[in-house]
Amino acid sequence: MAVAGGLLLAGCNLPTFGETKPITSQGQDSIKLWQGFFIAGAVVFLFVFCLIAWASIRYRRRSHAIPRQTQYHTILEIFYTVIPIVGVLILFGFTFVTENNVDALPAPKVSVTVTAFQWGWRFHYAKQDVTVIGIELQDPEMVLPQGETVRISLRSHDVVHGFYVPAFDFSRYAQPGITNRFTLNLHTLGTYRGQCTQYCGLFHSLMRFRVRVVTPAQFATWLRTHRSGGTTSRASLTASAGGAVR
Ligand SMILES: [Cu+2]
Repeated sequence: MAVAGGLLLAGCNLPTFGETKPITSQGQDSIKLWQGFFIAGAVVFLFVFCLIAWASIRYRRRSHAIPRQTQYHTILEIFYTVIPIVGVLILFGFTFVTENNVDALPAPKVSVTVTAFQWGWRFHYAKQDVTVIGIELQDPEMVLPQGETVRISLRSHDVVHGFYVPAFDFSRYAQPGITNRFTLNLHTLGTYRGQCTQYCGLFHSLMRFRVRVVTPAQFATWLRTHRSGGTTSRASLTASAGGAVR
């Protein structure tokens, strides 16, 4: 377990064990936890496997005599009760710290209200008066600056949707009547695909979007050129989305 803890701290250079390498600080925190859990699990697996293999070979049946019985071995029983509990507590501690990091809400530089609806997305930059809306097959694009603290306020206009960007290793429900807030600190420029991950009706599979990470200067230019020019594809979805269901 101590080994796993040490590796957890040095997590950056470890393989991701099947996960995407995330491009956000929050995702990188999550991936370190995943690496720690994977290694702790592998250590336990190897330990148990070796014990089973050793017992199978060393104590395979040689005669019909009943071997020496060793139940009520108090020290051994304390050992195999305490060690797993300590292991679970250590994993719990790392989980607690990571969840607090991922859910932290520091003062943001940029705020975007993301509204999911059947079947599309609306990205609203209230302060800069910019709105992007896209419905089925339009794949709207949320543009965000690199290296700045971004606050997303996620909500739903109708039913439960799921906001998921694989490159962030992150997903959250978009729930009617509830605003889920989270922070993103984006490290890598590029365009990343996103998708609704909660089955929400007929065109759920078309509820895709993109996130484009640009430099702060490019972001400022983008905001200027899109002010009040959002493509409103569905008139029923007003700025007060989250109210009545269509
Ligand atoms: Cu959906």
